[in-house]
Amino acid sequence: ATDFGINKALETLGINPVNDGTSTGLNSFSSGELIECYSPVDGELIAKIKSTTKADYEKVVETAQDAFKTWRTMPAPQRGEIVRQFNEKLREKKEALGTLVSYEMGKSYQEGLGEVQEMIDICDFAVGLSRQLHGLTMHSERPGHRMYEQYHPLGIVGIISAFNFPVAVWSWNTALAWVCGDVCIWKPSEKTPLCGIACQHIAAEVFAENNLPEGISCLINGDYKVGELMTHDSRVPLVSATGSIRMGKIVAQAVAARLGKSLLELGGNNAIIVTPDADIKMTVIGAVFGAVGTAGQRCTSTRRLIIHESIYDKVKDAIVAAYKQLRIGNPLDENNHVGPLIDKDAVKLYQNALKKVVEEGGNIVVEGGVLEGEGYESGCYVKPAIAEGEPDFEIIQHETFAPVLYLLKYSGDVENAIEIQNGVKQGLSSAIMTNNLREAERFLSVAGSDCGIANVNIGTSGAEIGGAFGGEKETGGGRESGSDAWKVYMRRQTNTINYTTELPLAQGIKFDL
Ligand code: UN1
Repeated sequence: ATDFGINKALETLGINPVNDGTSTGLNSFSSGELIECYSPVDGELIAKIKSTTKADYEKVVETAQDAFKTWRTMPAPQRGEIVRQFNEKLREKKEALGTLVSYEMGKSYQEGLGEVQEMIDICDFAVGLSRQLHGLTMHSERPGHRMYEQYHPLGIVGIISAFNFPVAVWSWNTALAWVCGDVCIWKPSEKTPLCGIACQHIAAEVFAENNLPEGISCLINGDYKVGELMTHDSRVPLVSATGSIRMGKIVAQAVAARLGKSLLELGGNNAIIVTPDADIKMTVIGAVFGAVGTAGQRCTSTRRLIIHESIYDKVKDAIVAAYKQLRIGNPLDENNHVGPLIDKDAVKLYQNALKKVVEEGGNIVVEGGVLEGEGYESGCYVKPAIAEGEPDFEIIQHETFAPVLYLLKYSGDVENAIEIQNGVKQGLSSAIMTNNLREAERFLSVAGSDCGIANVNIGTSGAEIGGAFGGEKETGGGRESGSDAWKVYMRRQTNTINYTTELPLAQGIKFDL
């Protein structure tokens, strides 16, 4: 077990446990119904917090708008300095926050720490970026004219995040948005609101120490109705939403109806292609971590293995043997590999998927099931399962947010595997295991993977923050995190300056008065 008990973590993060609905930073505006926060780890009530009403939301937006006036005039590198200070505190509180993530969400403590590490990494990235928010300069066709483009902040960025990465996804958005000069309003998942409050406290502390308004970072709490306040609000020019495809379609339509911008990071149906030339040992590690890490609740989780028939049995046996080693239990106990699912609804979806794959003619390779008895009282612990099926089974075409891995067989050329891999509506992450250069390059080529992420000899999950993160098709097309993802948080302005005493028109147009 970690030496960082949950009580010590809550105390370090300034969260008052049960019966105190006030420990919520900016959310002190919140006056709505109490949300009860239960841990999937032991089923205990951790705290109750107040949700945000429409009237509360109005106050939050006003606070954010006011804060924006201050924040946008601060030079970007100075904003970077604030992000640097925020990052210092994250480093200090890494164990506490990792513990809370693990306890409130259910992922292993190692993965909780990993998530906080992603926050630290994106903050480092954002600090450097704060000196590089550069546009291009162009040559004007007119003499004595200069053209360039510059990037200005948008204003309020609304962030809707999911339970599975309750802190990191917020930080990918917020660290970039902050250096870009935006202010943020965050609606964390109603399944993990305490992680939101913990982050808000850390941010608020930094703003207070620098005499800056806390409204640079705002928190609202509640279910989808609270999110809708933002999606319909034209004072929120950008809404960044992470979650299900169903949710993303609703968000995208609401935001588009007012011609706002949305950044969507939705579901995946990620596959690893295992070719005859694959290194089996590497394949097993990548596939098993990808399928059972975070109990299969990452948007990058490995859902499908597309294995060449010539090595199918060998790979299957190796993976089944690895599944036998898995220890399921309290995620704060570092001996365990797999923690609980987020709640009992998720357990039902998991059970339904296993039922469905059999109904469609599939074959269970590793039996699933819900665990009962000591240590499993929350009813959210399930056994990672493996099933064989056909690529076009309805259940295999869908993302089930649980540790269910499907084995699919291909024959012939790698093209056949790529066709299966691309033959789903989602397009987030993909991977190929091969030592064959031709196969690897075909997978990465224009006729290869159609996903936003395509890896060679690495699994589908565990992307680094330096790259742009997101996917195509029903995954929503958004890109967060590294590379030039920052551009979506800014508005571009093209400037043409005339330093002569003449006014020549572009395109050679004559207009004499
Ligand atoms: C998510 O599941 O929403 O690539 C994010 C990964 C992590 C991020 C996942 N770095 O698995």
